[in-house]
Amino acid sequence: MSESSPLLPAVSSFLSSPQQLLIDGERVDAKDGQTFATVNPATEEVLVQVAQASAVDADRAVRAARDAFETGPWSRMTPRDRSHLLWRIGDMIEERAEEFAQLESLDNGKSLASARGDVGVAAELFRYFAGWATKMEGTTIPMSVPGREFHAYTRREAIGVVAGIVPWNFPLTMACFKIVPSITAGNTIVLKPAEQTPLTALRLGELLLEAGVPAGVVNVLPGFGDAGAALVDHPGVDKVAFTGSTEVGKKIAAAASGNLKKVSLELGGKAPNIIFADADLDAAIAGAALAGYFNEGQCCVNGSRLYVQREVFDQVIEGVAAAARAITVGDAFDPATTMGPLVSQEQHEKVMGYVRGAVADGATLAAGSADPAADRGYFFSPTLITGVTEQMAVQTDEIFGPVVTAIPFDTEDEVVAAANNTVYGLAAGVWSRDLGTAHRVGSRLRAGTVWLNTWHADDVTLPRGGFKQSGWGRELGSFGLDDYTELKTVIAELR
Ligand code: TXE
Repeated sequence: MSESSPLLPAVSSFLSSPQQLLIDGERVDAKDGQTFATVNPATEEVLVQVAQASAVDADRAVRAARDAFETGPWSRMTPRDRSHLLWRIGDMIEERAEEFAQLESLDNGKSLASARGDVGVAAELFRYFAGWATKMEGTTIPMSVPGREFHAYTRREAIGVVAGIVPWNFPLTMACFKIVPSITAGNTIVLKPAEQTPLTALRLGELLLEAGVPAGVVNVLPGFGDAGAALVDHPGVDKVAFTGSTEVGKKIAAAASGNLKKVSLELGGKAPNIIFADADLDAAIAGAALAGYFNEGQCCVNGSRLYVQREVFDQVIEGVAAAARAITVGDAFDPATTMGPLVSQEQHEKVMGYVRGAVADGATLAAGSADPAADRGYFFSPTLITGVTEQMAVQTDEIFGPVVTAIPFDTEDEVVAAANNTVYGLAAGVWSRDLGTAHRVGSRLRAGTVWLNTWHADDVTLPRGGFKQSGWGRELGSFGLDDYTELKTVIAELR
């Protein structure tokens, strides 16, 4: 094993004291004093105890956010000042990049290299939206009323208090996905990080205060699903922005109907990755491995269903299996590691259960294993499964682990039908040297993001979200900002 990166003093000091809720600019204990342990998935050891928010704390945080929205300086700040502040926060995150990366790796398990990439995205999100703060423009619209004159225009205004509820697979970037467009548009927010990975959101909350974001504008509420549900039920919340499972997304959509909150949902996926025989096979094989195994496969847009044209099926399977075997599974802090552990024991058991089920149903493991990859820690080898049918659970369900299933196909119509035969519609991909095939098949796939001859290529400028049961709304880009605003129409009669 190569030598591990040493822990930064700032990280050790962060972990040496219990972590509290962040409400109205103050670090506070949960009202009932409850805490929970956050665990290092590589060692199964407790990292630190974290205050566990209840519905009472959710109410405190929503009131603080409401007060900051109604009476605080935030909504009256000029767009230019807000823009400068957002840019400065991007710089501050970058200056503390290694601290954030180490905390993220410890809490989530992902390799340090991967966590550094996530921190870069977080910094870039602040800079990208800093530009939008001064460009929330409306339009003037002609009106036709005979004999009378009008001036009509639209304004983009903040919605109010946002509840951001996020998962554990990209803890810092997911927190930023909700916080940054919220505050760019002048909203205030209560963020509930996932119970598995609360640390970087708490550190980010502190940094925002250091940067000068006023108290109450961003509140961080670590806790479990009950704290999330309390936010969704709260009449003082105007919008819920959720990323997580389709199952919880449906509960949120139903619960939010109480006061008809705005809701945006980024939910599960089961992305088809289609390789035609005329593709650049070296690129397609490397792309299929990246699509399946990036972020330990714990990624809503990962290419978990591989469809390969029959004449190149064996060659592609051999290539992807070799790429899977070349991945080094290990501790995040070991520089040789290219895949860390899964996030939790629950996720580890879920992933193993799917692979064992497929083997019991007669499928074959072309790479990987149905057993844990180590005695300690939630490690799991990247796995490639052949001999599956469209009906097997491993083929229909979102597994959220490093597991790819592969099925051969003959014709374009057949593969498009198979690819679209899912309740999900988050992402899809096509590999072909024929531009007509690539674009035509891409347009037939029912998914919010389609990659042609690439996978996981992304930017904060691009909207993302799901067709079908993969969600409501789009995040990032200008479309993403619209989702955090109300559109007001103003009509003036010129007398
Ligand atoms: O997600 P949950 P989990 C999928 C993936 C994974 C499965 C379960 O398949 O294996 O979901 O993961 C909060 N009201 N995805 O259990 O439960 C919860 O505390 C309000 C796909 O982690 O959806 C956490 O903060 N909030 C996904 C967040 O919701 C509630 C990423 C997500 O938790 C709540 C993660 C409730 N009733 C998992 N119940 C993606 N699309 O990227 C829970 N929460």
